[in-house]
Amino acid sequence: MSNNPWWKHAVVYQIYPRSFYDSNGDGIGDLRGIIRKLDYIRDLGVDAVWLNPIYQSPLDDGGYDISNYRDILPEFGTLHDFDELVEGLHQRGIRLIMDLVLNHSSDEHPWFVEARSSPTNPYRDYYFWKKGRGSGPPNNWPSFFGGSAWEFDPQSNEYYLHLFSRKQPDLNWENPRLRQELYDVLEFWLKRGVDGLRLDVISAISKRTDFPDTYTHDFNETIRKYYANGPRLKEFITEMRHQVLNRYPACMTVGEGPGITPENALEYLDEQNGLNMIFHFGHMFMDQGPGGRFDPVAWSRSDFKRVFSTWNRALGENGWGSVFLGNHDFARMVSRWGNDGEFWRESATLLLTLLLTQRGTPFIFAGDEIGMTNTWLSRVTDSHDIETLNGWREAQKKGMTEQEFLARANYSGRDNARTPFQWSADRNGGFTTGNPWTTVNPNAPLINADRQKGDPDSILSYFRSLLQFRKSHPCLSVGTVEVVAHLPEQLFAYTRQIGSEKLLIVLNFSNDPLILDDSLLPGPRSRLMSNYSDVLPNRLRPWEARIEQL
Ligand code: TEU
Ligand code: CA
Repeated sequence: MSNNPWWKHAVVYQIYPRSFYDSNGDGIGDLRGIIRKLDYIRDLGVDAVWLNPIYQSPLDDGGYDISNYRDILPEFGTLHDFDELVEGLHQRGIRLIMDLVLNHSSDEHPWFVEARSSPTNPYRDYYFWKKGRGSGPPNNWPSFFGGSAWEFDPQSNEYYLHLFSRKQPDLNWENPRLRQELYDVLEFWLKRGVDGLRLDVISAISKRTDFPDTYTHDFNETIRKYYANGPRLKEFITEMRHQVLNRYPACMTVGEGPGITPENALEYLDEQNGLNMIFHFGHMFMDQGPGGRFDPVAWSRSDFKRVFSTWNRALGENGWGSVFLGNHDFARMVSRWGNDGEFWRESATLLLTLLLTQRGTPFIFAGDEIGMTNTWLSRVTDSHDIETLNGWREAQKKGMTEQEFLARANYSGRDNARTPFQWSADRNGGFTTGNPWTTVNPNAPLINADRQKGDPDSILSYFRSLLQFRKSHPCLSVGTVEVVAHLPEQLFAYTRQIGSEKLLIVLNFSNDPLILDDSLLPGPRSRLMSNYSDVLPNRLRPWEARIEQL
């Protein structure tokens, strides 16, 4: 494979299909809706699109519970629509990355229906079944979605493992027949023209088959120590490469999964035997306490800055990471890291500058290019997310009131990221002519693509010009990165260099203006781009981002 593969220079646009655009008025986003918006996607200047799962599924976890790996969920469309979408993307020079969930299937997948039917069924050990301990589950592992990671099956008097929902039984990668079935699934999509694969929860496919109790109540610690980075992980990834991926050398693979750390990241990556890149979550969990998502803790800008330098050091020259500030699993980036009130535009454009000037492949979540913000649930029952609904069930057991839980869910819950894309000021934000499957953010008349398309000062216009700028400055993708040390906490500055091209990025990560002590930054330098229309000497305004030539 060339040492300059397409994905090192690419910017990826993540689409949550259910919320992108509804073409047939049933209130649900679909593939034909994405086809209708291909020119919008092209005009962004992105190089690839990543689709969240579109396979047949009972939708217990937004499609991450697959019941048929080789067909499209009917409400999203058909395989014919899929082929037309691939064609439409490729015609525009845009690649397609699919999301494959290989750590678990749906409990409605025929494999599990068979497996559950009897302990002697040939599909039984496609999954993990174990006798209970005393009157309880085999061990004390908690599920990501509350409760035990084991579900009792009265028919066989055994438990089955599910790190996520009980409708997402974990697949048993110890079974070579199962592994081959999954490799065949990969080949099915690669043969259909898919250019890349996002491998969901790949960090957890190798289990500690002795299933020891976790010693800690810190959930992220339990993930790192017991769920992720199991003994045969590298072996399985290598086998996947040799069995199928190496026959499609242009296919990009990005591994996703909790428990990938700076210490173990390079283990996942290898030209021949590993993945091309990994998502790292360092910054995405730093405001989560021991209880996980609904146990928020304060985060600091120094922690945030440190995450980026830690990961750059960890990945170094050989490794390659993806960079993201938001996706379908986290709150909207401008609400979480920026200021979606007084400095909405400035902080959204600063975050986009950060995202698009880091080393690695940036993944931009659809909606962040127009500054879409968090939504607001006034009742937990308005949530469509199993993680939030189950989280509320667990919170009640601890005596939490609905208002207390809602404050946490509205801060960090996944519903924030899944509101329909805001296309225009029309009804339902122009997303659907029907009744949307989930509530459109009430600020859609103010925040929408139509309103921003023609406005040169909009977030959308800034994003588009930033993408063009990035394409004409290779140091921003494959160049080295050097963080400027000893700066005030609110100031984040780093250089990017390749050969004689050297840029300085300066970000005032704050609501407060800053008197800029020029001697702290490398120079001399000249302004190339900024999210403010002018530059004040020795002063940075709130959320001011600058890119300068050194
Ligand atoms: O998420 C796996 C993961 O990294 C979790 O920590 C994730 O943040 C999730 O919200 C639980 O907190 C992947 C998918 O991105 C997620 O949407 C799925 O729910 C999950 O796997 C199970 O397939
Ligand atoms: Ca539809």
